[in-house]
Amino acid sequence: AGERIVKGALIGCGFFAENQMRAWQELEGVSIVALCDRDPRRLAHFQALFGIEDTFTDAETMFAALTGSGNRGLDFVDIATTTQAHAALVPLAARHGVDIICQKPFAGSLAMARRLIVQCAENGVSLSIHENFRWQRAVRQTIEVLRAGRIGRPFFGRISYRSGFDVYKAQPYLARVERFIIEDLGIHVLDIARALFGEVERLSCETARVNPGINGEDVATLMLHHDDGVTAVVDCSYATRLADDPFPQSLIEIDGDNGSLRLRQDFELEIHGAEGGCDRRDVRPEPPAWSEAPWWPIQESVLAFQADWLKARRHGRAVETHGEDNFNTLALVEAAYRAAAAHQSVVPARWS
Ligand code: NAD
Ligand code: 89Y
Repeated sequence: AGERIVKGALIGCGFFAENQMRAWQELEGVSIVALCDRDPRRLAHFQALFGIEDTFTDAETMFAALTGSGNRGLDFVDIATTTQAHAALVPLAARHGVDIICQKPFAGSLAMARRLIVQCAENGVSLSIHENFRWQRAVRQTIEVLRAGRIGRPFFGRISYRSGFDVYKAQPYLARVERFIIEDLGIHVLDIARALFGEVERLSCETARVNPGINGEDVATLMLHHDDGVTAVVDCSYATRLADDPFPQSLIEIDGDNGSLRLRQDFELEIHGAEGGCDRRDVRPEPPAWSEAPWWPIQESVLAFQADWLKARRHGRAVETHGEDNFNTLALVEAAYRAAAAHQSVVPARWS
């Protein structure tokens, strides 16, 4: 009882940040006290939508105003810009002594990620990456059933994300980037692979561009060999035409030495036992009132991630996807592009 309200500022009032703001407003004990976007129209839009008075078009000015001497008005910053801004904003926030949440894909390169992680540590601030897919209810339940040992030791996995959803409409920059599906979406699926099977010893990858109107790859198929011996296939596509498009669901198959798991489309988790029985669980999302189809699994996971971040802060622990942890997910993305270019399996870098 009587716990102090944790105060945050949002930088980047774009398409996805709306979900983050809705989630902050739903959570108790946290308040977003200021907004920043270099685009005054986006700022005005968010100011009106969320009723927040304090707005800034420049992050430096915002930190100076909120964290100056005698003004301990800010505990954390939620960086929801696209990646290019991370290199300047993360050190700026770290120097002002506030904890940092930052959207994926973090930093833009492994070298930059390493530099930013070190700077946060040197300034004594926590760095959490907003990696939410492992917080989707269906994915989370799959992770928990596996971790509880229900199917014994896993030896094979497949995480499949195949859709033809028009992601370019709300996120037009995705059509322009040279690196598309692995860096934008595969990063989440690779993070799920790490959450399920641990670190990756080596991987191979093939990519394709099916949509002629974009610059990057919209199809990627990866094979991962994990430290613990699991072989996993991660396959992603935004070029797959399906009448019952599953966007944005990840479908999961895991075979273990004592059973198998199948996360089917439309949120059914099957737990197959060694003796032949099958336990079926309804793992559909329990989406927040503000969520909209087809985004509800993601929107629910934004709320779940932010709720866990808040809980972690209160208990003085790190979130699962803290900076060093996410470095290893980013390393899989980098390795995937290297493997695709070389048509060879490669060894991903790892945080040390
Ligand atoms: P967007 O372009 O709609 O929004 C970004 C906003 O940041 C813009 O309003 C821009 O003006 C502002 N901005 C950029 N640099 C700035 C700076 N230096 N200072 C202040 N404001 C600045 O982008 P988006 O589609 O909302 O995506 C943002 C990030 O969220 C991306 O990295 C994307 O990959 C990620 N994303 C994550 C998920 C998820 O499920 N985790 C889903 C969608 C997008
Ligand atoms: O940007 C992507 C993400 O992180 O989740 C889905 C998405 O919005 C489009 O691929």
